[in-house]
Amino acid sequence: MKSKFTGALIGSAIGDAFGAPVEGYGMKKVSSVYGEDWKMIFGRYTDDTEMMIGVAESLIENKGFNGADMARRFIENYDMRRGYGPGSKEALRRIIEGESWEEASKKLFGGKGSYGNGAAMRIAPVGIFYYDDADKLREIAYKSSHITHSHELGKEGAALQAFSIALAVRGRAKKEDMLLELKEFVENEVYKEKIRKIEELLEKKAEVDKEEIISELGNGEEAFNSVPPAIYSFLRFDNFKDCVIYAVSLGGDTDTIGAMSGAISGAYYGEGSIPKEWSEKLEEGEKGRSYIKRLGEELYRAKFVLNTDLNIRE
Ligand code: F2R
Ligand code: MG
Ligand code: MG
Repeated sequence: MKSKFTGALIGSAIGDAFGAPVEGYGMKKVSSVYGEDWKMIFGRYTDDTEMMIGVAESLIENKGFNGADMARRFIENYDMRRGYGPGSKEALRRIIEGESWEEASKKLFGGKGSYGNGAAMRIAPVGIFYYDDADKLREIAYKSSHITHSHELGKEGAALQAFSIALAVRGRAKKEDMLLELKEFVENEVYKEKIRKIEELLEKKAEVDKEEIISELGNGEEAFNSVPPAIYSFLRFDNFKDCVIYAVSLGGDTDTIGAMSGAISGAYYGEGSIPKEWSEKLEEGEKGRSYIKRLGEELYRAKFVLNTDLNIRE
């Protein structure tokens, strides 16, 4: 179980770093950069992991969700060189200027809020910690998303990604049942339709080409165009490496779809399944590989050793 917790967080960071050099590239250009061998290029993570670190730190330190503290950690960790989305940047700027975390994100996109994938990309700590309680997982996924993403589709994407990770933590034998459980869990029609499409595409097996996956499931910056291809990539392959290579090879928002697929796969197969040659290249330093692993261990300790009920404080 500990290796599933650390696998989800490290898997997310590895998928992010693996996709980062080709973010925004089309499918063909991604393949031409990586060639045949798909070696990790730089090993530097982006905003996806920096924010995921903030979510984990805040849950651990507060023994649960504390919106003001999580927002503060996003701001303290913020390094613009990691490449943040415009909506997230704007929400954090508003909080720095004094707006509350409950209000800031509601002003974005003409008052509709963001449905970008920035909430789902950072959700792995919620998925592992609340893996055994779907209601609480949804509640905390929504609340942690709301700091930057208040649109229903942004929050539901984060909850769906968190629940996919939760199912992956629950066990190997259940992979076949996962779509059924996802279908029951998801509330929004946009995501229900995407899950139906995942099912159809999986039935076609390897005959389906990448163009079809992209046109049916997406590969973009919106939560509903990135969580579905990440889930598909996980379900289609039977190991961490093939899953993440496939997710990134779709092009588009490669670091983010890489992070999402890496988090689900890492939670399912455990940390030991992550190729050494990739994890050794993941950046170290103050909040690098060892620190991310430690956050996974701390969440495990809070859950199973201290038996903490990570509650909600606002
Ligand atoms: N920002 C980037 N990458 C570009 C820069 C990287 C470059 N390689 C570099 O090194 O500098 N990546 C990161 O941003 C994505 C997450 O974005 P987030 O945080 O969700 O931002 P935002 O702006 O809220 O949403 C993304 C876009 O979605 C569309 N959108 C969202 N809500 C909308 C709404 N209500 N109506 C219409 N459109 C909406 C907009 O186009 C948003 O800009 C990740 O890829 C992360 O890696
Ligand atoms: Mg990124
Ligand atoms: Mg991205």
